[in-house]
Amino acid sequence: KKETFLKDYQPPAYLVDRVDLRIELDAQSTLVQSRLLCRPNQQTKKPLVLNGKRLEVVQVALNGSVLTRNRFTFTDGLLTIAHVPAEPFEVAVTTRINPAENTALEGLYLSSGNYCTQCEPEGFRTITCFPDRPDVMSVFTTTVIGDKTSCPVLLANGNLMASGDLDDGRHYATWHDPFPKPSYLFALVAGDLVRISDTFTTRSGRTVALHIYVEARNRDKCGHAMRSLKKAMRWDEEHFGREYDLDLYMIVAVDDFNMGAMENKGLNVFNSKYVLALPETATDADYEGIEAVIAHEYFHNWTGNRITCRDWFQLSLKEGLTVFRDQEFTADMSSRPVKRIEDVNIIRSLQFREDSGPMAHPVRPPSFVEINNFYTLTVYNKGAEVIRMLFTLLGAETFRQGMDIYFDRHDGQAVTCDDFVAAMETAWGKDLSQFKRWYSQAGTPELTVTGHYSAADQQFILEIEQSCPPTRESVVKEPFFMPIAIGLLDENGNALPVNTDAGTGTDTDTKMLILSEQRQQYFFPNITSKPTVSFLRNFSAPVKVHHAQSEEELHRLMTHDTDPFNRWEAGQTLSLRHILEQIANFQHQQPISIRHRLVRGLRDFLLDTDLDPAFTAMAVTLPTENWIGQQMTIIDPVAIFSVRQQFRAQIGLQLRDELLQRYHDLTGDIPYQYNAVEAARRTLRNTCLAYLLAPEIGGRLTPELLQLGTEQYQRSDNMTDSIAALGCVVNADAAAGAALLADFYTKWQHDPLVVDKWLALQAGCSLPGTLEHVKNLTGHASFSIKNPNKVRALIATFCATNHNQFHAADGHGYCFLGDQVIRLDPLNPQIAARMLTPLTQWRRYDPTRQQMMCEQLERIRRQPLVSDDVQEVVDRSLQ
Ligand code: BAL
Ligand code: ZN
Repeated sequence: KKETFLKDYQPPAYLVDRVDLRIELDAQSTLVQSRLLCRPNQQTKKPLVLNGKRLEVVQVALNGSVLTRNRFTFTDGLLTIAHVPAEPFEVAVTTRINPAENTALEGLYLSSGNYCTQCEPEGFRTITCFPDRPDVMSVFTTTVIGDKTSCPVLLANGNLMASGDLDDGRHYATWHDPFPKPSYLFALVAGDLVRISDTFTTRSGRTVALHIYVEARNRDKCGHAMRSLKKAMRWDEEHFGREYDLDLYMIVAVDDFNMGAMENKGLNVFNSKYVLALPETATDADYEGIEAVIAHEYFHNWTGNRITCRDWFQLSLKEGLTVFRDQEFTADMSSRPVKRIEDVNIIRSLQFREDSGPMAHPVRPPSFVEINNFYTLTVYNKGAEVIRMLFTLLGAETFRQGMDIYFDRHDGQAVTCDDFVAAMETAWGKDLSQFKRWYSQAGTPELTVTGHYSAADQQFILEIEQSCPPTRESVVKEPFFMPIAIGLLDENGNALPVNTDAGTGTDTDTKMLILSEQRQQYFFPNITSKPTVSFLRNFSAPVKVHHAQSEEELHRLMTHDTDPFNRWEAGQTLSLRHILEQIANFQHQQPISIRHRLVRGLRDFLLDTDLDPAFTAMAVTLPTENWIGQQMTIIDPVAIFSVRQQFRAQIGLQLRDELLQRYHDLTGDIPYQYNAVEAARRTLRNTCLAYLLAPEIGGRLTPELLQLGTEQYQRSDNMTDSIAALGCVVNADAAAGAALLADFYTKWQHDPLVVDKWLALQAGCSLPGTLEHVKNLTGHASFSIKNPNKVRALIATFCATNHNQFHAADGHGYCFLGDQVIRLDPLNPQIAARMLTPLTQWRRYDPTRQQMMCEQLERIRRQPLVSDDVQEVVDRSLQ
């Protein structure tokens, strides 16, 4: 497949105003009849070219006349009619497809015997021939025909217009969506599903019916999803002035789904992981994930559906913006600082890694071979950081005005990231052309920060220098434009008033600096003693910071900073320094020790009962293995794991009394409820348990501690506490862990989402021998390589999170991943390409590991039928 370039974008030659679909469902042979009302979009006469893939073209007609085979061609995924009228015309195409054979889960396929679709980005072309690009927006009317017994429910986008019985035991339903939409938002669902109903009254007083469809066995698991939907609908009205526009909003949960969920107009299709929850089957993290994903897909109705992307290079237009919106929603529903820390952890541990590897690309990629490979952390999460920087620069009120301008200007259109930024420029009244480099330059900017204090002048000067490593699309980087939020603390930790221009009632201890040049100085007058800098508050820009601060300064920030993010950050920096120091010792076969000062700092956090327990849990958690690895020129996964693990064990030992005290104090006395306060309590309690049960490498826990975990597992009334305890035991003691795992499986084997947890827990086990165990589990009755959730639970958990064992010196982990990708690629190329990610990072490891990782990439490349998805990732990795 050829590379497609943004610079080659051409508007569509023909638009399609109306699409009428008639889909006769059959597992092996579904017949799709489509009538397209087309109109030329340009003066010049061009052939009509429709995309079509993995389908049989049965018949093509133009203005009612069937075309003979010499009047059209169908090759290389394109159906071409050379001669079409200059005026509006109708094309009718009949295609035949095989949903049962569709293991790629793209287009129309079967999940647990039910029909569902996934059309974003280019799945619609596997259902029928169509100009399958987001800038062709059409009004869809869809008639679905299916067997009454196996498919009592027949759904498509929009409103139900008609339904009734047909002969042969079949029935039909006709749906009409009045909003023009691109084909990627088309959806169809049919099967034996039950419906959970509710209503929502919009702020203008309209009643919207809310329907969640699931398999009958899951009927009682939809309450949280429904509540989340209603919260999201209200929140979008209150925060963005956006109201829902149809009379019906439907969500369907399916077990086989490549993504988390999909925002099809009026008919969202969800991975069941993001719908189904009961206290005994889902953790607090699952509850939060459901709330966030339900909100995300709902928010797409305005940022994605009403205003969509002109082309797939603009994917972040809808994804970055919608992630920003769902992050803000979650922050409002739970703890704002904790949510920020969680999001920054994702950016720094995973997106920064992507940005420094072979798949690095700007938020708006300049080219792609397979667009499925660009649903990335960069497009989504860095894209959200770019929106957040605009929010920070403009302030909440002006940003909201910018959003209103964007909605007013572009409702019903397919637009670009430039159009979005232009709306913000109008609101702000300032030029954002330099800011737009965030859309065109890849790589993570690095800031070097130096402070100069002059007692004589009572002046503090802060100097910031920015740089960005070269990436594929641009070797020399132009300076970025970014907001840098800072504060200054005096020697006692008091905040100094730095923002003297702030009006009354506004925050005076945070100053927003604008960095736009390669090197800039900022002057702070009337500073009477050397200040401590609280730099990049709330992580105001997605950058790496080099800032030489003393331990004393870091302790001051940890204890006193008014910015909670930077309190956490100071603790992380301190831990990181100590861990890196001990990694050097480990690599020189020296003993590892943890400094008292670090333990004391963690103890202070632990015992500060004024803090939100969810924040405390974050503050006492050591930096992730990924983030530690990012600091090293050559990543040493064994050293990172060993030192971090040893630190955890030492913290558990040295703070045993304090941890036990908090653990017991945090015991809940009411039945499980999901809310921010209760979830925070459980998070900290389970963090304490994890420290108490963290074994030294090769060491054994006392029976009393093991018993603490076992008892929590046995007594808890909810999945959050039982799986947390199970995880602690599994990672501490092989025999005790095996016994509990067997018990867990017996109890939950009937529930696929809980079985995913069971698989993931084993794949992530840090005790030796996990790879052999994972290999055995690929043959277990509960595992299926055709189910993406199972693949992610078992294979991705091992290969992408169990670094110590995946990167074992014998290379067996790499070989295992190679085997799995080769097995998966013919079935589901999208998931196969995703699984490859750990191997793409080969340059970061030592020469021996590099060679073994490359061998696997080469081996995958040599396979006779490697997919475009996998080929692109392998080629870019080996370039
Ligand atoms: N549009 C694909 C799934 C999502 O980001 O919502
Ligand atoms: Zn999205």
